[in-house]
Amino acid sequence: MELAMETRAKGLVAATLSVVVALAGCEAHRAPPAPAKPIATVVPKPEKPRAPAQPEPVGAYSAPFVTGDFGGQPAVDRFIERMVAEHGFRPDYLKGLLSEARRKEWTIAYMNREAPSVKPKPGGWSRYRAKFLTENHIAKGAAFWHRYAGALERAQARFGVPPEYVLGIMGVETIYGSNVGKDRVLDALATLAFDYPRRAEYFTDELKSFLLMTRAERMDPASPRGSFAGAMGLGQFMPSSFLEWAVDFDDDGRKDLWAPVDAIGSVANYFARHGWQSGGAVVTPALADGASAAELESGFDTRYTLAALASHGIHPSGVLRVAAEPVALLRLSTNDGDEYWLGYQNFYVITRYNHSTHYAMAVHDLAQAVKSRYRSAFSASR
Ligand SMILES: [Ca+2]
Repeated sequence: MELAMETRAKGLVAATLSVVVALAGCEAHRAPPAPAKPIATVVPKPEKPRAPAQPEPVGAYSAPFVTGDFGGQPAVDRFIERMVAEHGFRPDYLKGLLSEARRKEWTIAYMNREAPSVKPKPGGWSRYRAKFLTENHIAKGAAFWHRYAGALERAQARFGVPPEYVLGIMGVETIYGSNVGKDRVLDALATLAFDYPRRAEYFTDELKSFLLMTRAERMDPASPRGSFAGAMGLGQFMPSSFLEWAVDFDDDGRKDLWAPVDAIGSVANYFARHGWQSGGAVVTPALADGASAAELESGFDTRYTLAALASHGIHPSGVLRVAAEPVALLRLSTNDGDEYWLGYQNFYVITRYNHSTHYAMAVHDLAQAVKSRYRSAFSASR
């Protein structure tokens, strides 16, 4: 699951800070009254905007060159030069900070591990589902909902995403913050950026985003801990996702992925910005009669009209809530044979968090289980 986080859409780098600083500097750049225009003149080139001053990053790091696990690597030096030129960091600060970073040998070994055989075995969905539809996931989800009901309702009002789907993500990712990861994000990202060539570009960009995040949020970059791949907080956002989609939902002036209320707003915002349809269905079960159903390609990114599915003997088994749009055909291998489902737009939106049919289906099933438990356990408070 965390590995698949790498595939999350990368965000544009938010330029909020630059804008704020630029606005603050307007007074000093107020133009003098324009002189009378001469008849012929050379139009001066507009002054190149100066790079805005940045706040000092947190931590008393300083070194003349990088030492330690990442010393003497040209890629590290190039990264530092880029952060200095493009983002206004002090070179001695970055050299001192990266001298503190530690290579995670286990992570490299794990990433280089031979991929297991991809031949799907029967019952794959049943095994995957069992990992997340546990009593622990369901009971803690209902309790979390009870505790943060106000924020979850606010998120639904603002972003159109129901509480159970925010909880489905947080439950699958971290059991609502119980398991947010133990690796220093600095170590995880430096290791994968500089010692894992296959994904160097991606993780170098994430390391950049992480340094921008910690500078903007006044955090010491050596402090935050997350997954072995650098995913952070209750919703396991990568740093680029933080820059693009995190929100300050408890209004304390900081965006903090480890603060439950900010994490709630950030996950809901992520869904909303990826096209979540408020009030829309996620999946509906289907029945398949005849052998030709098995010939159709399935998965979250397939698209079929109901007529095309019907010609292969596949029919919605319940009342369709959305009839007019093409749907994804989902085939899940259970211990009792294949199950068929039809996925709507909102199912696809869940896969924007993690590009996997099993992942999105687990989020959906956990969402429904938590909702049902919440209603039965806390109905007195409703
Ligand atoms: Ca906040």
